[in-house]
Amino acid sequence: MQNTGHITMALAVDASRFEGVPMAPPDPILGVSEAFKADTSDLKLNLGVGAYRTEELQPAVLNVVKKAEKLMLEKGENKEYLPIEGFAAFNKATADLLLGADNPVIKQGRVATLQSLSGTGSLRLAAAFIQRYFPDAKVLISSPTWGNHKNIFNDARVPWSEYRYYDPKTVGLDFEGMIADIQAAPEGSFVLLHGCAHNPTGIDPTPEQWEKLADVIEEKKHMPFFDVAYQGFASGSLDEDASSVRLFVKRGLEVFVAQSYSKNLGLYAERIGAINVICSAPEVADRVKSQLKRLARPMYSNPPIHGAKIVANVVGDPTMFGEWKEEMEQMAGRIKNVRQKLYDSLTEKDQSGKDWSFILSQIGMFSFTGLNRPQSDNMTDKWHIYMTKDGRISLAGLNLAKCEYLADAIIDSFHNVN
Ligand code: PLA
Repeated sequence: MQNTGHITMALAVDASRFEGVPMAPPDPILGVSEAFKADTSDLKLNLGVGAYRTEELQPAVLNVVKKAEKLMLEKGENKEYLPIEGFAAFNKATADLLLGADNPVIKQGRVATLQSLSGTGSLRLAAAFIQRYFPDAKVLISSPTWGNHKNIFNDARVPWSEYRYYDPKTVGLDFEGMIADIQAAPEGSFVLLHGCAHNPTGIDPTPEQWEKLADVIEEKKHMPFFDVAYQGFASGSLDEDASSVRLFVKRGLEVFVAQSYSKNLGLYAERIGAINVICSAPEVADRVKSQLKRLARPMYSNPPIHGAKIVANVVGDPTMFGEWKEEMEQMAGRIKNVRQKLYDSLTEKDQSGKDWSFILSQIGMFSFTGLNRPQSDNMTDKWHIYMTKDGRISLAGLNLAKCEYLADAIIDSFHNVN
């Protein structure tokens, strides 16, 4: 009897209906964390995913988050469904943080805000909206960009093309190329912009360049679409890091903005963020919001409550808000320290005369090292340093003690591997 059972099982497996399902490749960013876990070397260092670590290289929950969670537990709140649009106090807090609480567009009711599944989910919802209401439009994406942007628009069936951004010769912004490509795109395109701390390059336009970009975008009747995943994390100031978005809003333009609290509040796994659409009139914002809700309902119905309450509590309480800003400054400061130490180590150790100062001019969590794929492979295979294959390293995963080791690995990979 038992044998027969086995044979039946085996037959069932042989005849799988999934024969046509091939193995997917590992994700270029999150797959790096999986490979890191599997490495047994003591030397190993994970500079792949942009996740903040302490100086001891441990993940940490912000003190202000622990405080907010304690208060929430004490209140004994329930776990009823949120409305489709999310937690009202969060939606207000998040738009206030992004635009400034006294921004006229908020007072005028011109902002449609929906709590969504962190930055990624908010981008995906906006992509679904573009696909439905702007089926002929394409999205312009910086070259290079965050590895998941293309997947998001591909899966939403939104066509995209790239605009020039990074110039390997200057290791800086190809501003001329960027402007030319945005100018040449069909009128009414969506222009995806990183609000601050461009991922992966760490190179942002200057305030003057943002103005010029706004000129061209306005002239071409394009729609600015900001991805704000690092507000407060680039400069240490929430207001400064939102200045690009605010500049476009001040001009009276309609703007899309996806927000994430993964990094600045360390709420990675809570999946908390929002999509905001700044519209020309309150009545337009109402219609846009109604359609975003309509898209969200069959996708995930309504968003999770825990992270929304943390954000609303922290931002809504002046003491906790102050504590958050302090902790954020500390995180941004720690990253700046390792950035400086890495630069110092490279400059001291590398006798070739190569200029490493680009590391200091880059901003945010990442450094774009300029290492190519075989060189990045060498970093991992020989030195146990895990990073994405585009040459990006997350400085948030580095500490002062490991800077010299990292510098040795970079110098070896750069000079000894083609
Ligand atoms: N937008 C940009 C530019 C990002 O860098 C990231 C995260 C997100 C959106 C989405 O984050 P969220 O969904 O968690 O809010 N980028 C990380 C992680 C930090 C990742 O790839 O998912 C990165 O290592 O690039």
